[in-house]
Amino acid sequence: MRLSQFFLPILKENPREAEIVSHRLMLRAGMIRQQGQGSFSWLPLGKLVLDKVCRIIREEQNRAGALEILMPTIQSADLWRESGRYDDYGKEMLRIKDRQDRDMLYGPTNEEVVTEIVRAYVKSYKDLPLNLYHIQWKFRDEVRPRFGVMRSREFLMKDAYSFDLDFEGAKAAYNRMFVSYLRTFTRMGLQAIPMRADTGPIGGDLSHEFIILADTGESQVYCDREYLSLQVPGEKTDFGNDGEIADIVKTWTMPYAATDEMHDEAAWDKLGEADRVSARGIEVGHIFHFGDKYSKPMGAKVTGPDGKDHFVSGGSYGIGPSRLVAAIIEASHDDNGIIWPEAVTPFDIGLINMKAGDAECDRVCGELYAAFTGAGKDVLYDDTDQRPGGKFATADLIGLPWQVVVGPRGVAAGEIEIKNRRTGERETLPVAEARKRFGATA
Ligand code: P5A
Repeated sequence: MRLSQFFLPILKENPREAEIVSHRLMLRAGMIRQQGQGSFSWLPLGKLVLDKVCRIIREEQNRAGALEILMPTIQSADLWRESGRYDDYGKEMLRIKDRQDRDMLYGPTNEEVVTEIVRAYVKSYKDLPLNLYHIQWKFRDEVRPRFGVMRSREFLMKDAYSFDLDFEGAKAAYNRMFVSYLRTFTRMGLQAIPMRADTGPIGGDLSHEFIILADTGESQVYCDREYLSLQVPGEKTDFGNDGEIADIVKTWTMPYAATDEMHDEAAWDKLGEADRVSARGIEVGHIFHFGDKYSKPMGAKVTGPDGKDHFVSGGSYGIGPSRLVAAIIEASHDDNGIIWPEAVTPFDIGLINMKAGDAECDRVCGELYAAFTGAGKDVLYDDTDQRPGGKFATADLIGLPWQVVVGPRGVAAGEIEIKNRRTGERETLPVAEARKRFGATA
């Protein structure tokens, strides 16, 4: 992508409304545009990151056996009356009327809709286990939308819903999502700690929040330092093996970890001073087991091996991809801007032409651009006529992992410079070496 053809509305000044660094950097780097209270458009740079985050989530959901669907954003109030949540949910739910004066709502979550699907089609225990997920916009009329996409009113959620014959099955499904979440967040370069959590309006008896430690986090959390060095399960994890998955969950739930609402002072006091981590945290995922909370009132039942009817046992599993983009920035930035982890970066390489219009610089940049893209790299080529200082500042701000700098003096000597955004290390290389460095063969 040539920067001259891209849409990257960089802000020079710090936006006054942004209280935390991720909000500030997302606005300055032209990733998002606020459209209303707690509502944002995702501009090209932001959308690229959001898509990468969603891709990782999808891969790990699919690996754990969940199936992707897509449910509507506008839901019928009648379904929510069946579950009893229409009145319970309160003012966070945006209630709407259609032209026939029917009560509708913009979904804050989808337990009712997905239970309706299962009720309609799933009749036998042989059709279970089943886990359906989608990645869809939600609306919650939050009392205090703030921090940009971190707590917005309209936000993206990955929500999965599991259905099993009994508690045993449901617990295994819960465990699979638990392990899948560990892998998901690690792949994004984040260290997420599962913590016992309150179930709120979703309900149920078992729940974990996945928390990223960050000073700007909205929750107060407490955990054992041991979490910071636990090994995250690898690619070969066998999600078909309930025992193996349960063991991983055991390892990851043994040390103490709880959010403020679930904090147990007595258990906490037993930890040595040096093992205690009391910090602020960002909730990037939340999983729930709620058994028949929805299946019973809504009549979602299957015939069991005993020939009798059983209300299916369920759980739901949420991740906030839009919040995650901000959380990644909170965890990975410096004074000059964002530092993207490779797995979610909008482009792999920023190719900077220091003197666009200079025949030699243009030629070398053109060749490198073709070589890098040919090697499968996503390249943002700064071919604009901005001054070099401005180009470097933009490159640092938008945080691509590598900068490849092509200037007239270097080109005359057959050399270019590469800079690692994270370490700041610079290296001067012959052009042919630079091609090789990023996977191009010749
Ligand atoms: C689980 C999936 C649920 O709604 N029902 C379906 C369950 N859980 S949750 O904890 O309420 O939300 C899941 C995740 O969504 C993100 N999230 C938000 N992101 C941005 N702005 C918001 N206002 C917001 N509210 C929730 C969080 O990542 C949360 O863990």
